[in-house]
Amino acid sequence: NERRLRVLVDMDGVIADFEGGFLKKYKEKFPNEPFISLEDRRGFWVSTQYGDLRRDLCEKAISIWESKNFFLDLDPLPGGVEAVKEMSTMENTDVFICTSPIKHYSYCPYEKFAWVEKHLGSEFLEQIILTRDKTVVTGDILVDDKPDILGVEPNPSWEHVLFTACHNKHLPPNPSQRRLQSWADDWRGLLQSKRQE
Ligand code: DGP
Repeated sequence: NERRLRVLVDMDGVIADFEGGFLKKYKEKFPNEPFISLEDRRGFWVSTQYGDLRRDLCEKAISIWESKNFFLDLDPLPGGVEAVKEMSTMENTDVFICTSPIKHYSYCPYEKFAWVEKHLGSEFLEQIILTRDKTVVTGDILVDDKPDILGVEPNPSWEHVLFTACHNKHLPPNPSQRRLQSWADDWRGLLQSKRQE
């Protein structure tokens, strides 16, 4: 008689390749401008690092993810779709895709739903949570590549498990924050440990 586990899985940088998709389209649109390789990415905000490289590159970077089909065309990250599907078939486990849309709302919210339908299937359209504030969502685990997840709720119910991404892999080790290195890492053990708490 195990208790039910609610797992919140972030989309960009966890199951959808935002960083790879960004760099590919940035290079196509601005072939003569400098770029930051994924190896050299530091900090969550892409536009901040591009703006630091050269002031005008901030808005050029932003123009990429504000374009039609940017979010829809993102490739799945290795193993992510399979892991989410497997999780959803586990007993006593509820999985939600918990993702923050960008504020330029012309395409992003629509394309996030379309991406989920395309890669996870229409049944997962029931599992989408679009929010700019993840702290007000309740859950046991939030798998997310953003190192600091803040909002109006100072004590979110979930444990944030940091999903390793190009921008966060160089951060100093933080013993109070568990990580998933990739979907090849032991996510099943993570869920099991949480179930036993
Ligand atoms: P989430 O991964 O759910 O926390 O959503 C964050 C979104 O912001 C995701 O689509 C990636 C995107 N993002 C990455 N860098 C920047 C940036 O510099 N500016 C903005 N506005 N969004 C960014």
